[in-house]
Amino acid sequence: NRRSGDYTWREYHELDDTYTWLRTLTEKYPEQVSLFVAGKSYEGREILGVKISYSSSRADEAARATKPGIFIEGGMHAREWISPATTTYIINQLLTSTNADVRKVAESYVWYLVPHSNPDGYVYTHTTNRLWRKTRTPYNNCYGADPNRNWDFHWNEVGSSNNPCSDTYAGPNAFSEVETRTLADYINTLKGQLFLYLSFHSYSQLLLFPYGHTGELPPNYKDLKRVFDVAVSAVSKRYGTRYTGGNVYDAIYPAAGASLDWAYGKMEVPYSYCFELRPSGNALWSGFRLPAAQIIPTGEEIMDSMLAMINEIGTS
Ligand code: ING
Ligand code: ZN
Repeated sequence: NRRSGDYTWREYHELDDTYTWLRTLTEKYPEQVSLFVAGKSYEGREILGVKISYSSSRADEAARATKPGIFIEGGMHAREWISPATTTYIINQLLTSTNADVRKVAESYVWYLVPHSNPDGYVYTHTTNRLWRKTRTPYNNCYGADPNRNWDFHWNEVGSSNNPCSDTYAGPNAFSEVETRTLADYINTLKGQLFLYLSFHSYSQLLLFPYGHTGELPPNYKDLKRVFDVAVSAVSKRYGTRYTGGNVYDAIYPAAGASLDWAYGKMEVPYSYCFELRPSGNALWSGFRLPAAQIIPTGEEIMDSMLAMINEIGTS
């Protein structure tokens, strides 16, 4: 319902528009882009991902398989519209930017990007309830589990609810949600290949790293903190946007069963972070309604921050 050339970052898109745009990428960049389906949602929608991998010559084909991997997860929470928008912004930059620093990271790593980890919830925020957060699985008289409390790592130990009507309902068991289970199964096929896992949420302008289930610091805390410091400094360079943060448990609240902890703890991805994107503050109504005019500035500063992170990790 939308010609591919019309896709911009001046507005938020419906799920189908973004999926149509993603499919055009494989036609435009057949050598670099392939799509993967990381399973289907409860209501039967695809969880569509993009793999971006550059290879300059036939001889590089063998090396391609061993290039370090970066996984970017967007749209876990339905109402946080800036998350999928930032993910698609990054996809577009990796493919079209002529900036030398962007080109270098685009071509040096294998990228896996999933803009919509919770497609049912996202559609529901367009049709029915703009502030919906969870999946749409029916549970008695309420709907949905919190997909960022549903991962199988110290599941439901702290910071989640057993009430299906709660916005932080952990689900009846770890990976009860088909969305998290099937995405985890896909990520598991990449085990050992990923060095960086990024998830995008909103809002508060925080950068977070493990753990959420305990205040005990993770084994490579010093490295995580050093890269955090570089990322927080870089995110403010362009527009002065101030981020704070730290380990989830101390920086915001105890929260077990989040994807960043599972990626770190179970997949052994050494650098696992969550960006809580713009805006700052705590006004619930406006917090999730970041003006579309801020999609591009957000994308720009997050690219800046992510590039700084990757380069910092590379020097360690
Ligand atoms: N915040 C995140 C949430 O899931 C978070 C914070 C990030 C918790 C990473 C645990 C791990 O509650 C929002 N706004 O969703
Ligand atoms: Zn969120």
